[in-house]
Amino acid sequence: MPLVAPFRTSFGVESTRDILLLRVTTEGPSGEAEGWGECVAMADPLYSSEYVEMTADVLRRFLIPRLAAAGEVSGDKVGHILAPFKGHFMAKAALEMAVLDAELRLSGRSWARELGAVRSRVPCGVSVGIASSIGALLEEVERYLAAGYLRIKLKIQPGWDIEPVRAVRERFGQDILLQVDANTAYTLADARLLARLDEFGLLLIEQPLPEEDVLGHAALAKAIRTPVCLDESITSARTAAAAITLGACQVINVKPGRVGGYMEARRIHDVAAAHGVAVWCGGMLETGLGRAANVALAALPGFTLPGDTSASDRYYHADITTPFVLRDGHLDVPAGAGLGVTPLPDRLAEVTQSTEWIAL
Ligand code: NPG
Repeated sequence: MPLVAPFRTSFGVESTRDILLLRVTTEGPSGEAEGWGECVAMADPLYSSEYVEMTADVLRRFLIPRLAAAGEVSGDKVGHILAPFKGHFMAKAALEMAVLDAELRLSGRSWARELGAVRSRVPCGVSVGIASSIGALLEEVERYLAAGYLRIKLKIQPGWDIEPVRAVRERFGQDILLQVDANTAYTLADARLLARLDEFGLLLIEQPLPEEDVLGHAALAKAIRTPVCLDESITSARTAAAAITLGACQVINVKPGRVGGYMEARRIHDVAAAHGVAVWCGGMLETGLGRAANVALAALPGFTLPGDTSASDRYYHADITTPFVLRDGHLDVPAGAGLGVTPLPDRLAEVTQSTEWIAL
C-alpha cells in the first residue's frame, strides 16, 4: 500500500507498506466467524530482525502447524502454544490477533472490553519523519497541529536533532507536547550532545541507544533530564521489568507486534503500572485492522500518554477498512464484536498481491 508521503527515520525511508494479513475461520454453536491479524513486519529487517517474507515463512512452516496441532485454541493461549519457537514476535502477534478476533466475533465480545479498556476514545499523537529541511518540517508540524494532533514526535538522528527540536519549540511554543525518537541511532558517547535536548522540555526521548544496550540507557538516564523511553529494547514483560529495575527507562512504548501480541502487551502495561511507569501505544504504520486493535489497547488505564495512533489519512489515501478519523485530537475506540472493523472487500482486492490458503 502506498503511503501518503515517504516516512524517513534514522534506519531508512518507507514509501510503501508491504503488509501480511492473516485470516482465520472458526465455528462454534452460534455459527461461524472469521478473524483478521495484521503483521507489522516491514519489507526489510531494518527496525527489527523480522521482515515480511520471513514472517510468512515461519508462519507457514512452524507457527500455523503448531497451533493447528494444539486442537481447540483461544486467543489467550496462542502465546503459550507458540512459546517453544524463539523470537518471531511479529509473526506470533499476527497469529494471536487473528485467533482472538475470530473468537471475540463468534461470541460478540469487543477487543476493548476483552483487554480491559476504560475509555471510549483515545488522545492521539503523530510521528513526524526526518524532513528535507527545517522549513519543510515546520510546515508538516503546522499541518498536524491544525488537524488537532495532541502530541508531536520528531524522528531524530545524528545531524538532525538539536536544531529541528529548537525550531519546533521556537515556532510552536513551550505548550505543545513534544518528544523525540532516535530508533537506536546514538551511543552512550553522545550523552553530552543528548543532554543539550534538556532545555526543550521534551516529554521523553525514545530509544536513543542500541536495542541490546539496556545498561547504556540506565547510564544515559542519569546523565540527562529528558525522561528515557524504551521501544526496541522491550520485547516482553520480563525485559520490561528488568529495564525498569535497572533504571533504564522512565516510560515504555508498547507495540504488540514487537512483543509477540496483545496479551503480552497487556502484561507490559500491568508491570509498568505496578512500578508507576507510564506507557503509550506505539505504531507501525498499521492499516485500519491493526489500528483498531491498538486504539483499544491505548484505552487501558495505564496508557497515560498520547500514542502513535494517528488517523488513517496520516498513512493512506484509502485504508482497507472504514477509515479512523481524528475528532478533537482523539480516535474512537471501536465497540463492535472483535476488532470492530473488517476489510472492505473491494479495497482489499485492489491492494492484494498474493494469497495463500493453508488448510489444516
Ligand atoms: O504512526 O504508525 C505510526 C508510526 C509511528 O514512528 C512510528 N513508528 O520507530 O516507532 C517507530 C516507527 C516505526 C515505523 C518503526 C515503521 C518501524 C516501522
